[in-house]
Amino acid sequence: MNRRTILGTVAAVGFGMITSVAGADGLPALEKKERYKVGFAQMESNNPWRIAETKSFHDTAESCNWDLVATDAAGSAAKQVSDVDSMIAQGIDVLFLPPREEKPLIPAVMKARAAGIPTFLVDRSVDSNVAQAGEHYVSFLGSDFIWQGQQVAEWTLENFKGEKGIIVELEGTTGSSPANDRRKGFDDVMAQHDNMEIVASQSGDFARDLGRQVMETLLQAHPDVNIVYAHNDEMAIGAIQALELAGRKPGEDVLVVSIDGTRDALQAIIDGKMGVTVESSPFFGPLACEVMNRYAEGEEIEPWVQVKDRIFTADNAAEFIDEAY
Ligand code: GYE
Repeated sequence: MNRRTILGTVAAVGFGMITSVAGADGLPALEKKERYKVGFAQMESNNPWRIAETKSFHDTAESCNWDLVATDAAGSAAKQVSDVDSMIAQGIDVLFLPPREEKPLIPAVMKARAAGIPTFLVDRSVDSNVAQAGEHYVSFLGSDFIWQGQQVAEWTLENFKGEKGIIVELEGTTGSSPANDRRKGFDDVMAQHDNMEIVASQSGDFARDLGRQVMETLLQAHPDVNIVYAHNDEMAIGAIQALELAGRKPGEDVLVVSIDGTRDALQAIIDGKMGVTVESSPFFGPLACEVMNRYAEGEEIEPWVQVKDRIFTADNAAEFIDEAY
C-alpha cells in the first residue's frame, strides 16, 4: 500500500464524516498493476475533433497497458451518465470522462468516486461550485478556453479592416465548459472596444450543420454582419457554407474566426475563407497515460493539467495541415 491508499482507507473507514473535506488524500487510490481496465466515456462522435480524441485513446491503449472500455453517448448527457454507471458495474480501475455539460455529469463523477474509481476529466470540466479537482475527481486535463477566446478576439482586433465590427457569435453546446469560457474570453475583450458589437450570440451545439442553420437564420436578421466568431471549427465551416449560399464572400466581406485546428479549418485558412483558428488539441491519449501512471505512483496531481495550444493563421496553416485531423 502506498501513502495514498493508507490515508484513503483511513479517511473512508475511520473518518467517514469528513471524507468530503479530505482533499487529495480522500480521493480513491490507484493501485499499481500490470494492466488497467480503463473507461473512456465519449460524449458524441459527430465531428472530427471527437473522432480524433477517441482514436487517441484507442491508439494509446496498447502502449499504456490498458484494456479500454469505450462508449459513445451520442450527444446525450443522460446516456453519458448511464454509460459511466455501466463502466462502474464492469469494474473499471480508472475513468477518463469528457463531461458533455458542466452540471448534468456531476452525478457520474460522484458515483465513480463513491465506487472508489479515480476519475480524470478530459477536455471539458464540470461546475466547480459543486465538484472539485483533488476532492471529487483527481484532475482536469485540458485547454484554457478563456485564453482561446481572448486570442481569437485579439487576432480579430488586429486584423479586422473595417470601421465597425458587427459580430455574430456561434456558441458551443449550452452549459458546456468550453462554450461558457470561450464566450467569456472573447466577449470580455470585445466589451473594451467601442467599435466592436456582438449583435447576436446563439448556440450551434458545436455541430457543423446546426452552425450552418443558425447562421442562415441570423444572417436574415443581421445582413450587415462582417465578423463571425464560432466556438469551434465545425460551426465555422457551417457558417461559411451559409454565408456563401447567401452570396457573401467569407474572407473578403466577412471575417470568420474560430477554435480547434481541424484539417477543414486549416484548408479554409489556406483558401482565404477563414482568418484564424486557435488550437484546441484532441490528442489526449498519451497525456492521460502519463498522468494516470504518475497517480498510480502515489504522486499528487495538479488540479489542472493544462494543455498548451498554438495559433493557426495564413502564416503557418500550410505547415501544419498534414498533422491535422
Ligand atoms: O472544441 C469541440 C468539441 O470540448 C474542447 O468539444 C472540446 C470541444 C472542441 O466538440 O470541437
